[in-house]
Amino acid sequence: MEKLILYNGPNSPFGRKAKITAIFHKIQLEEKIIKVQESEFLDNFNPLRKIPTLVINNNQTIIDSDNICLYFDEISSIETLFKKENYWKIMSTISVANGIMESVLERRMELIRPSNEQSKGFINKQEIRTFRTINWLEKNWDNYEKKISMDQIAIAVALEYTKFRFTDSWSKDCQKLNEWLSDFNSNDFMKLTIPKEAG
Ligand SMILES: N[C@@H](CCC(=O)N[C@@H](CS)C(=O)NCC(=O)O)C(=O)O
Repeated sequence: MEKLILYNGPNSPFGRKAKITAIFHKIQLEEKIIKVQESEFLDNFNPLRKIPTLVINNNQTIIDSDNICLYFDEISSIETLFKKENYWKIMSTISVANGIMESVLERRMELIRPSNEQSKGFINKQEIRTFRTINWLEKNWDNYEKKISMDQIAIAVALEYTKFRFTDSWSKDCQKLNEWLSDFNSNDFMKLTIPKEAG
């Protein structure tokens, strides 16, 4: 059996997506929570020094959460999260959800810079993009069935990360999305991966 090490952080939304996919597919792995900025060793595996990074048998690396999720899906014998008949719709919706995570993360990174170096325009742009995209998801609501797919996981992680790092003010105007999210949060893989403030 392959030895899988998932380098992750305590509250990375991209890492949460990968972890949830591993839990869903019952994949055994060792998760190592690291401080990415201080983890020079990771450069040997991933020159971008980003989490999540998956290392297989200490020699092969899978970079980027979407590739890690696809890899877990491929090695699993459990039903796929990337159904062939909806494949491109699922992939595009994952990219939309990833965009929310990126905007919320970029906003946060800007806000923790010294205040004289922060750009209000940049922060504003990320906030507008986040709200516009969440509203788009509400408008293009898919009436998700019970069957879990990768786009649902990505949307749930993106919305929870928005609540964690920015705001839940969108929930009043996006009731379908919010109701669905409350329901989806009852899955064990959501409960087991709630983001934590870094210690
Ligand atoms: N597209 C990448 C994004 C990963 C990413 O941005 N990770 C952040 C943490 S949430 C990171 O490692 N940042 C470290 C840095 O930029 O120095 C993925 O999906 O895995």
